[in-house]
Amino acid sequence: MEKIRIIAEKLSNIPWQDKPAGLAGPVWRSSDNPIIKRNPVKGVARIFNSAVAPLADKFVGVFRAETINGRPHLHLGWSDDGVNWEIEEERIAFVDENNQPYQPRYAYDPRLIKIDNTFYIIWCTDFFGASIGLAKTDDFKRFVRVENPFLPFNRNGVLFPRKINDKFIMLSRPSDQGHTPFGDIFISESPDLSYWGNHKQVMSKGGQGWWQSLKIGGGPAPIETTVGWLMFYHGVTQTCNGYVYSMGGVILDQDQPSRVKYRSANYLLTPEEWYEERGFVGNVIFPCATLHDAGTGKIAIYYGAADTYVGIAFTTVEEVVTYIIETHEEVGEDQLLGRI
Ligand code: BMA
Repeated sequence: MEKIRIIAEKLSNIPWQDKPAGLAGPVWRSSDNPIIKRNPVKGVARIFNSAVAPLADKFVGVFRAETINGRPHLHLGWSDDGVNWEIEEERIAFVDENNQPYQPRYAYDPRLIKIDNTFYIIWCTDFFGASIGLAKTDDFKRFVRVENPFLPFNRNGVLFPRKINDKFIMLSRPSDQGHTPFGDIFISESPDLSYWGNHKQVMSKGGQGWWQSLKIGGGPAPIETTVGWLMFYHGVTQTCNGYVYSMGGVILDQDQPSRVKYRSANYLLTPEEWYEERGFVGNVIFPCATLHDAGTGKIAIYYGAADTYVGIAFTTVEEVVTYIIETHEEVGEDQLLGRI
């Protein structure tokens, strides 16, 4: 088979550690984990489920900061190496398109995605219950919120890093008010980020793997590769002691991303380390971002651990895509173009 490549920019500065000898599985953890620990900045008890992006040879991040009154808000952070982060003490001050303050009452699970020359932040916001919030910035100084893309309830909004057929593409997980098992991944498109349509179902929970039997949700922005869109996502199982969140991997069709090409039957990462098993909510791995280098195929995955910490895991496009292809299973109607 031809060498599998990432189709994106080259990134000379990327956090990296080689795979430890003898390790099974295609993804390995950073020995620096957790890279963000408890009480990271005044007024913030925990940071997890957060997103980062390269910015002029350094890095910027949008962090889910659980403040000391228990509410989550979004804070910016800065890093030279992607591992050590300076988190801002003040939350991001959003405005609306008329420059009026437009602060979310709460904000969690952000993704940060660059499309052309604009960065988009997409998160779970309050809109008569959990729904998707969307804002854009060109300079990380002014953050302009656009209208909430969807009706309540919805979570895990993820934009693709480029338009497909001239349309913005968004994954989401329509939901209800609670932490319910109601959870497949859907896809929608928009010419202008304002009007969304052509909704299709992408993936169902379930499959042979019980690790994703309860619900699934999008993760980092999909990575374009020569085989299709590589998407990491979270899958949840229910035990007698609560939920367990693991990370899975799937390849979506390059031109018609509602169609699943390959979906690994196995998880890629499941809670095993103390910082994943123990915390505010134990047994959670929740990926929200990647840094990836088209030059070397290196991928650094940023994930929230136990609703308390941030961790990094590594893989290469060759290794993880090959693994997903080799372990793929057909689940329901995933391979179709999306159901009506
Ligand atoms: C989900 C979201 C995530 C969280 C997870 C586990 O419903 O709220 O932010 O990490 O639950 O608590």
